[in-house]
Amino acid sequence: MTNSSGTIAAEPEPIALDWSKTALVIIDMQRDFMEPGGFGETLGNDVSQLARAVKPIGAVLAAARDSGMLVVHTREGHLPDLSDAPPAKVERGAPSLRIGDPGPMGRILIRGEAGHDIIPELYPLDSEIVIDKPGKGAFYATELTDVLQKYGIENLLVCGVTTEVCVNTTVREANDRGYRCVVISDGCASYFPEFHEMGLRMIKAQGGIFGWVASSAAVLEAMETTKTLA
Ligand code: TIU
Repeated sequence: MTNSSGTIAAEPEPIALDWSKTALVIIDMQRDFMEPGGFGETLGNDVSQLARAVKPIGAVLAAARDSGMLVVHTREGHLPDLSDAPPAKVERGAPSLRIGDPGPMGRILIRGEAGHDIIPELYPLDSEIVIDKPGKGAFYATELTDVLQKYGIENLLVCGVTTEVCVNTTVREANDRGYRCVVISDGCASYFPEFHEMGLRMIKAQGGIFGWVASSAAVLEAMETTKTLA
């Protein structure tokens, strides 16, 4: 990893990032959201809507691994005794199964169960950081701030699911903490295509009120160009 920076063709404007101060953050690419029988489907969602994000994330993850960039994976989920799951979350709505109920991939949204794990295509390496979070945002009740400080991170490349829920919540939390966030547009997905679109527009509107948005191709090109120049 060099100290050089690369410029990403992002919206609302290009952004230059020092790669040595940049982390790739992959939000909640778990079987519970991506596969039938998990939390996402219990809420009534068509989980096939999320599959399109896997390949773009895989490409950026491979480039990040190649370049030595810090990689952080997050997982939404709760302790087996539900002590970190607010009743207001568990009791909400009329899902087919509730958080903690037994499902085809183990108990719904519970740490250690098969459904809680990250999908095989994007499985973390032992050297990568995995943050377990009880909420939608990756900063709430986690060690993420400490981890990013320890590695001197100032910028986040953010992708994962879902665009308007855990990705947006995390980007808003990060923005208030002073991080520059570049959201990878095709590396995010929603059960609702219109929410995906609007979720990205909300981030980049008003001069980038929460951050920047760029395609995986634009991120890869910036990383590749930096490598060539190095
Ligand atoms: N339901 C939904 O769209 N998302 C979540 O509950 N969590 C995440 O976004 N990870």
